[in-house]
Amino acid sequence: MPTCLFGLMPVVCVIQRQVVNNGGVEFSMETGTEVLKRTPNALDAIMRNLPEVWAVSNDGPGTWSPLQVVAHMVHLEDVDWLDRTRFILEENELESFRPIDREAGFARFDGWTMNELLDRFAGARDANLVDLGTLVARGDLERRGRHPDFGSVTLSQLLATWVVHDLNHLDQIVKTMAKQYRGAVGPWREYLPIIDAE
Ligand code: NI
Repeated sequence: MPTCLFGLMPVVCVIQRQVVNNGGVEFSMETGTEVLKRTPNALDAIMRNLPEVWAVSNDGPGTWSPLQVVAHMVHLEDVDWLDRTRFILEENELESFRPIDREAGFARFDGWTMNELLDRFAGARDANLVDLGTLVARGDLERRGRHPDFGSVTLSQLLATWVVHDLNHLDQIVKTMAKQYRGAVGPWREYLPIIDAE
């Protein structure tokens, strides 16, 4: 821990770092892409070759199964993040982004297995990160586009949203899986807040 003042006391060092970061992490290409490139492996570790019941079970009407979540993520990889990045860089500041159909991936990837979707997601993400690296320079991050609901947004905000969108859906997948065992855990449910979390 090279920045720690108390080299022999790593716990103190960790606490100090947390305090330093209390106000949040500013988006940068470096911090953001380090998360984006890990998401395919994280999904893969959880979902590949898992018994199908985990992939196809949702949490009731109107909720998404892990299979649907990954189909949605693949679809957005194709139509959202890089598309909107290019739109901003082409200086379409006054024209809104095309709206996204959040459920379009369900029909598009109907019949695909989880393993097939994981392969597709990993390939699309790799290609998008290569494109992102060639498209975006540091000075572009404050350039602006127009979101159909929010109005003016920056490229930095769009790319930070891409990162948190990954984390949000990882959370959704893990929660949906945990909730399948709401009955199976019996009285331990009381100690497992994930089961009753929104
Ligand atoms: Ni989403």
